[in-house]
Amino acid sequence: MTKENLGLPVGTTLDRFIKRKQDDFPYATGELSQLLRDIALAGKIINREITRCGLINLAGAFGATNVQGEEQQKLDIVANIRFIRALRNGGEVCAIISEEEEGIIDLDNPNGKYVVAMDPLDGSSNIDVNVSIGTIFSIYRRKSPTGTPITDADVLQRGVEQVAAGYLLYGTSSILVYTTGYGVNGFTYESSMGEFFLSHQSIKSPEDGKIFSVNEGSYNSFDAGVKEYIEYCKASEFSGRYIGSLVADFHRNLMKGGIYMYPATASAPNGKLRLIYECNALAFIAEQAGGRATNGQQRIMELAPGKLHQRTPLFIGSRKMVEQVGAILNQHELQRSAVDTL
Ligand code: P6P
Repeated sequence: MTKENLGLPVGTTLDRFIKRKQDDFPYATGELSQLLRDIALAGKIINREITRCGLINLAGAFGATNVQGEEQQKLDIVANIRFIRALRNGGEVCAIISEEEEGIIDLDNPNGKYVVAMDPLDGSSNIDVNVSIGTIFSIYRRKSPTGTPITDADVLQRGVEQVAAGYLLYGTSSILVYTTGYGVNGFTYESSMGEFFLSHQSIKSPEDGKIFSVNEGSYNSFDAGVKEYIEYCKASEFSGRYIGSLVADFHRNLMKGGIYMYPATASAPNGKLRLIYECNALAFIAEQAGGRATNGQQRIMELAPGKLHQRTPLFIGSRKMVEQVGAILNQHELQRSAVDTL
């Protein structure tokens, strides 16, 4: 540390960064900027509650299950409420899709231009054991005219229609990472100032990697091609890293290079992760950072959702790794087709 760099500027706050980026778009009207700020505000509130949950009786199970049949943690409920309230008060959103709610959440704001799809708190089963957890969000422009009722077309949009997407990772430090389609930037939360500061500018993910993330407890029910790729990773002495918290696994692989896989399994024949509010958001980030995201064969962001909580297999991370497992899966598919025609 020299005398010169002691005088470094405090840094670029999220607000200043959003404003600068908005100025790059002369026709931007500021609603999306405001919506991003609303998400950041909810993230600050959730971060505070996560860091103290053991002290304010917010740890542990809520005692109910969500539409997915998954046991809800108290913080799942709190995070869901906080984000819905922040988006409702912000006034830019007409409807929300949430992992924690079965149907469309109509904010009774017909002039809201945007729809938000979110997993308010992913990996929440890790809360009680102090493992990093995260929020995942996607932002779409509504399809139907403002002033009219919400339609399925507003909420069942392909990932390529996203106008923005990102995640908050509540970990050793809490960060917000997002894209609006012009690169990926990360902001670290400084709680003593209540601000997110730019800390990871123009994130580019390594095009290859040596980390593979998959729950090998389901190995026996994986497709033969997935097993072949996992064996390749082991033979190559890659590192197996699986935290059981998608946002944490994804972020590590984004920064260091690697692949996260949640294939179809016996208990999850369509995969476990949800297309609209988990996979599409992370796929947008991955692609904007130079990575890839597929369901094994197809680009995640081109999959047409038929249901709000539709699941999909997910292979996401460094471009070469995702392409390699895709080529192996495709080869196995061709072999099956050849046998079927005998
Ligand atoms: P499994 C958490 O429930 C989650 O949705 C992701 O965060 C995580 O990667 C995955 O499920 C873990 O699932 O079946 O390996 O425990």
